[in-house]
Amino acid sequence: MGELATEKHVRYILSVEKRKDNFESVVMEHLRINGAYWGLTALDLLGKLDTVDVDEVVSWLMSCLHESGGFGGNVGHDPHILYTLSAVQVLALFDKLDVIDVDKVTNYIVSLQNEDGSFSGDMWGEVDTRFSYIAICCLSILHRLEKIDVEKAVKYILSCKNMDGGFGCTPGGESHAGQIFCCVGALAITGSLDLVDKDLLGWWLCERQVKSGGLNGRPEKLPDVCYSWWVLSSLTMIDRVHWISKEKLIKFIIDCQDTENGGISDRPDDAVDVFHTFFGVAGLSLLEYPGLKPIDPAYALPVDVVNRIFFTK
Ligand code: GRG
Ligand code: ZN
Repeated sequence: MGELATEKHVRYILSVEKRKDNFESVVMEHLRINGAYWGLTALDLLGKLDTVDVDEVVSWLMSCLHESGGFGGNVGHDPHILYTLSAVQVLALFDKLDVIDVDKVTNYIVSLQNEDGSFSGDMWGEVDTRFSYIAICCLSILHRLEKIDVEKAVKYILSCKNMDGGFGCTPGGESHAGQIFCCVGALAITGSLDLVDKDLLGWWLCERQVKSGGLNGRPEKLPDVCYSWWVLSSLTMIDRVHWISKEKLIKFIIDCQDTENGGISDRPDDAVDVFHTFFGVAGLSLLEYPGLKPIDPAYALPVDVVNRIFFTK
């Protein structure tokens, strides 16, 4: 089996973070804060976060902050809970959470909780279990979880649980590995994992591994490196990682590398991007691939960063 081309991936991520005029950055323009989180977290897992100019990133990040307390995806863009979590995660990576007005960001997130316990993504109101996870993860990092109605939030997430053990984006929505990560992650952070049928969900999740060793996001779909995160982090949180073949999944991820120019793609021989590079490296970290920092499956941040958030204040 080939090996992880660490140096090449570091160079690839640094080049994407810097370049502002290539195809990927144009496509990613509105997602720049998310891109920063993917790239910088991958760099940290690879042990190379110190190659980044912290002040430059933090000052750009702060220019995406709105009066409302939410962050936009880039300078001049509307605030959304999706970007607010990425911003908070990047600040946590750099141990710079003290640059934000925590109460203001908290109020923005609190304002998005609905009467039934669900969360909207922004002022326009779309509801999705992704936003429940984001609100819970973000407030937990800010030590402000008690500012929302956690009991109602958990009840709403459970109302999105299906007969197959999985979770969807709203009640009755089809089970999808991405939504399962969100629901299981939110339940893990709120200490509610006992409400999950771990064997039933574990069975659905481990069936996501296909012949090539890769994981898909739902039955009959193609494998994709990002599910090495969505599925594997969920299996880790419910203690069922041993239900898939770790070796075969490692091989699948390694086969998705561009060994010449760095970066990881969704499937072998496809074009690389920073999203799949992060999820490939994060998956390998969960698989305890040598030389990588361990990542926390619920917070999607390196374990040492999570420990610093909860054990040093
Ligand atoms: C902190 C890691 C982290 C995440 C923040 C935004 C978010 C919370 C979670 C997103 C969860 C999610 C829904 C992931 C799925 C993304 C994805 C690959 C969707 C593709 O779905 P389809 O149906 O593709 O287009 P398939 O693979 O089913 O063919
Ligand atoms: Zn993908």
